[in-house]
Amino acid sequence: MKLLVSAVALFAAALAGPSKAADVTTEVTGTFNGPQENACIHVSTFFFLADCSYGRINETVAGNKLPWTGPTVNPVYFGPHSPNAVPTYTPVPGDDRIAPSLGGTLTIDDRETLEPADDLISGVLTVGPTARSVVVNVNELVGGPAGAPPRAVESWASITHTLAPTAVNETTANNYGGVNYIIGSKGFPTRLCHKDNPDDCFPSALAPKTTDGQSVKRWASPSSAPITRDTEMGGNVGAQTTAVFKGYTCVDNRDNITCPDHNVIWGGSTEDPGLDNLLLKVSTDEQGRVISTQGFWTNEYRIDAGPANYQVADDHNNSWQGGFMQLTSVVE
Ligand SMILES: [Ca+2]
Ligand SMILES: [Ca+2]
Ligand SMILES: [Ca+2]
Repeated sequence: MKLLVSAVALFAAALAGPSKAADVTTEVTGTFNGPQENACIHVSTFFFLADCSYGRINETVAGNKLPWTGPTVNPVYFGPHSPNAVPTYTPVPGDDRIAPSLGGTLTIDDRETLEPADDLISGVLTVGPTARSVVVNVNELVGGPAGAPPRAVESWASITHTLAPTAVNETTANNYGGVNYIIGSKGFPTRLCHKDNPDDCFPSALAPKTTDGQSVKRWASPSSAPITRDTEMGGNVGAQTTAVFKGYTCVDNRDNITCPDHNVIWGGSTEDPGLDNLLLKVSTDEQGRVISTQGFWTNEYRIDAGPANYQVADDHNNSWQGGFMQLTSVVE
């Protein structure tokens, strides 16, 4: 009888299978982002009367209807040794910009239950050597030398992001016998693409400029969900990472008054390299191994400018820069 019970228990364990395996860690590789970020800054709202949000969150501000123009261009990535990784160079679409690499591990903790809803996702992901060239407009800065915008270039040997074990918001069974996990309180956004070129998607080199205001409409339609975390910018709460640089440098074309403490520079006391919001879609196989991952990420900040009736609540952010990461499992 005892033998029979053992056999039944073994059979039950076999049925439960490898999905009841506690932590499953997968090595992954891909890109942190396309060759540029896109952004939406508060100045668009009060000065250019355009809604540059990802998910159409500012239809009306202070009684003004704002047409949706979608996210705009700004930060661009170069190889750290590119001749264009200098603040005197103004990036143009088609230059030698690169998509920064991303690699590391993602771990699914099934909490020793078969139900995927209680699973936790964690990871350690490293962004490869990159230079990030970004316009650093602030009120006090009227422009860079010879009328060029103030610009900073920060570069690094690596940024290592740590994603602490994070609960998921949605789980669905997928065609691989595994699970599609979503982290994002308002769902995983659809990806914006251009109305005249469905293959040119967020974050795009040909997104409008902030100064285009209402006149340039390139994106097909707003996303199904915001990508930003702050409740004044849609409140789609995702994961966050903590991050550390190795080999960090920052130079600007304004005698280092914006490096490294400006609000769009990641190496100082104002904004850290950790991702303020990370909306994830992680697909696993029947063993719980990660097959592929997509992630919308932002760093969010506040610009204090504009009329009183165009302001968000105190201590909230009104601007963001961000992008889209893509990872697949490393094939051994
Ligand atoms: Ca579970
Ligand atoms: Ca940050
Ligand atoms: Ca921030």
